[in-house]
Amino acid sequence: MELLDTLRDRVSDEGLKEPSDVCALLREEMTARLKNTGAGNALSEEIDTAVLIVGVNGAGKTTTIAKLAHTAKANDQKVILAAADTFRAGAIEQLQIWGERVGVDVIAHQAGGDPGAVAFDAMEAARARKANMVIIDTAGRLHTQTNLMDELKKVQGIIARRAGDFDQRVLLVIDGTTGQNGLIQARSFTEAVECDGVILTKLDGTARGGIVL
Ligand SMILES: Nc1nc2c(ncn2[C@@H]2O[C@H](COP(=O)(O)OP(=O)(O)O)[C@@H](O)[C@H]2O)c(=O)[nH]1
Ligand SMILES: [Mg+2]
Repeated sequence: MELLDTLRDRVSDEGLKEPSDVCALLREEMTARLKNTGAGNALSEEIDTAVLIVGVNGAGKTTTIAKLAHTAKANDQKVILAAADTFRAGAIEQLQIWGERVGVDVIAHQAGGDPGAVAFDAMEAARARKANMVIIDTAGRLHTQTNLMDELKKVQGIIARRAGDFDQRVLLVIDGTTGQNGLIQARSFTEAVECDGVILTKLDGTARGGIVL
């Protein structure tokens, strides 16, 4: 592994002998790798942004959206949420409840509706209401569900066409307890929609999560 090779080289170059020094070096190298991803720009305050949130069922997409909205609102951004998970029972209501709690508008259609149409309306609403951040929730899906992956591409295309001045981002949400399967998820979602960043959830209940590296 590239990380271990780098570590080995640095340990011998710098003549480190103490395990604690090696640990500190490992931490430094790991942090450096995480910093160079550019994912942090997703919540930029300077640029209007449309963020598409993708991932498998139960990864924590909707909960993460509430956290992102809360943070953005605390930074004086005007946020609109789009309930484009029209598939799972109760998903729209779940986002609406979070919208009420956080105090941001939620654009929603009926259950079973077209997610692309929700995304379209959310972009229109963002312009009309002068919002500077749109966060689009989506239904969970597996990489094996080709039709659902195609649907995701379609939603992304609609956002792209309606984006105007909005910068577009795709963030992949991965359950931190997932382990190595997270890699497969990252590969397949990136193939479909080019993810800009990864959010690892549920780190409060697990010591796993190294997959993010
Ligand atoms: N402990 C913990 N639970 C979480 C976290 N994020 C989400 N969950 C829980 O995971 C479950 C699925 O979350 P949800 O946001 O609905 O997932 P989605 O299907 O990807 O939208 C819910 O019970 C959440 O409360 C987290 O960071 N920590
Ligand atoms: Mg959800």
